[in-house]
Amino acid sequence: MIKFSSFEWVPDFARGYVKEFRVRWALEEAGLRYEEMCLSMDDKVSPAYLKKQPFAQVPCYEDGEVSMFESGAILLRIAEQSEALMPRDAQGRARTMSWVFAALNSVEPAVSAVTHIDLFYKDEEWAKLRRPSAVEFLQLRLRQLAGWLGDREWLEDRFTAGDLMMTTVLREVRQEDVLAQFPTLRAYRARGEARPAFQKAMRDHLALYANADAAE
Ligand SMILES: N[C@@H](CCC(=O)N[C@@H](CS)C(=O)NCC(=O)O)C(=O)O
Repeated sequence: MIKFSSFEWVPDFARGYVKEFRVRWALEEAGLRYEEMCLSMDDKVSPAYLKKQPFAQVPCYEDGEVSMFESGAILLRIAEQSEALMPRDAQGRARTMSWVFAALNSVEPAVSAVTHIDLFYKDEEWAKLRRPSAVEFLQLRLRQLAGWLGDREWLEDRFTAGDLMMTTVLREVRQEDVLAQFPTLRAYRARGEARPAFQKAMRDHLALYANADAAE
């Protein structure tokens, strides 16, 4: 049975954004059955968990054959098991992998630079100085991504794991005024969010914390 780790509780600002969600959504798209390993804040730093995830983060993943960590690597492992996430031909596989890495390496750092300032440091003097150039770089990356997307529905000729990862990265753009400058990206993100597998995964993800709140 496939298992992945999640947190039994996270603060409000993180709900809907925890990186285990990528794995949960991918498993729903693939139609694979799974179980969650729901961790407390103590569990995540336990020696047993650090053997599975050296950085005390979620998600980690195991499926009976492999034990692994990093949402991007896990997403590709799941995509290997389902054509719903990755075409079987060499070119389709290569393009899917390219977009998963592009989301993580070329777009997410630009998003995180601004989002970290806004969530954690917005009143710091250095953050006020840094923010305009961070926003400018984010706008460049979004402009480039919108340039590629054009009027396509997905990044390639069908939905792949690359779109799944890119949608989760675009969800981290919490500055709606910035995303509003790129209506085709906003519509692309909304298409990803409208998928039944996304909706099911999000309901289950948020239910974790609703249950934790109710138990308090
Ligand atoms: N690069 C990792 C990042 C995972 C990550 O940032 N996880 C966060 C939750 S969104 C976490 O577990 N944070 C707890 C911590 O760092 O102590 C991945 O994509 O899997």
